[in-house]
Amino acid sequence: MKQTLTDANFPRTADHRVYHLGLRPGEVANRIITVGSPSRANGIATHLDTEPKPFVLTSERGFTTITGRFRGVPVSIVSIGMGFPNMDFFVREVRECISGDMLIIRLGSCGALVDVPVGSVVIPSSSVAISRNYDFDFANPASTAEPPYRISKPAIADAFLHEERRISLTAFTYSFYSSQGRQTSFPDRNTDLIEHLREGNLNVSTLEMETFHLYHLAKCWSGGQPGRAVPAIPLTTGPVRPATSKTPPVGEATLERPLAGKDTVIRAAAVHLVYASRLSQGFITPSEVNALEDWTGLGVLTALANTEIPSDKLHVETGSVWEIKEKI
Ligand code: R1P
Repeated sequence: MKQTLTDANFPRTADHRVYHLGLRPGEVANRIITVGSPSRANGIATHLDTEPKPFVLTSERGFTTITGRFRGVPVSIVSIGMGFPNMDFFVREVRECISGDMLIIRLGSCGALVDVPVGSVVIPSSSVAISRNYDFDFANPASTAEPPYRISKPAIADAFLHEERRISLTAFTYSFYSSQGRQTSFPDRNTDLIEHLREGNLNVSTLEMETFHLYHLAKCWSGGQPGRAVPAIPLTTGPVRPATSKTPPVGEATLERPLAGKDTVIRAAAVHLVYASRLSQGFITPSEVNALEDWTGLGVLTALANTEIPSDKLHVETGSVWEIKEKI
C-alpha cells in the first residue's frame, strides 16, 4: 500500500481512488468486459481505437483496467484474476467510480459438461452456485447427515446478450478442484458430483468461478429493473459522487452529486470459452486460445457498443480518460 487511505467503511485515497482496483471516476466506462487474465485483456484491447490512446492501470493488487473507445464508444476491459471474491471487489469498487448504468460482460474460460469440442463458445442465461459445505465433516463423512456440497437457486443473466436458442446453465464454483468434481489428494467426497450436475433436473453445461456472483450482484443492485432509488451510504468521507452528463468535470466539484444516479441498472451477461472438456478430458491449445479470445473479444466489444444506454445514464465525458480533446 503506497497511499494513505481514508474511511474504514469504503477505503479510498485522497484523490478518490478505490482501494483494490486503484481507479477513480473517469477512468472506467459504463460498458465493461471483465476477464480473468491480463493477456486476454491486452489481446481484446488491440481492437480499441487508437484515439484517444487507451488508458491502462494495473493496481497493486493485480487488477488491470484498460479504458478507451471501440468504434467511438467508450469501453473498459478489466482483468480481475480468479474467483468470486475478485468479482465482488470488481463490481462494488467499479460501481463507486461510475455514474449511470453499467453493462458488464464476463468473457471467461470454462470446463464443459456437455458434449461440445474444446474451443466452443457457450452463452449462459443462468448460473447456479456450488459451494463446499463447511458443516460437512470431510474427514469423517459418516458422522454427519449434511451433504458435502450445496447447490443454490439460479441467478439470471440480462437478456441483452443471450438469445432464446442459446439458453444454457452454468455452475459457478468456489474451488477449481473440489466443487468442480476434480480428484486430488484431499478427501473431497466429490466422485459423483459431475454426474449429479449433468442429471436432467440440473443439466449444467459449464463450470467456472465468477458468473453466478456477477449475475447475483447485478440483480441485487436494481432488481434488474429501473426504479430503485439508490440508498444513502453511511460513509464518513462520503461516497465518490461522480457527475452525470451536463454536469461539471469529474473532480472535487462533483463530489456532492448522487452516487451512481437514481434509477440506474447493472446489466450483466457472460460468454464462456470451453478450454476443457470434462467428458473427453481434452484441453485447448495455446494457438486455439489466441484465435478464440480474439474472435470472441471482438464479438463482445461489438455487442457492448451496439447496446444502448440512455444519454442521461452515461458517465460524463468531460475530464474522463475517453474524452477526445481537440488537437491544438
Ligand atoms: C480457473 O482456471 C479460472 O479460469 C476460469 C475460471 O472461472 C477461473 O477464474 O475463468 P477465467 O479464464 O476468466 O479466469
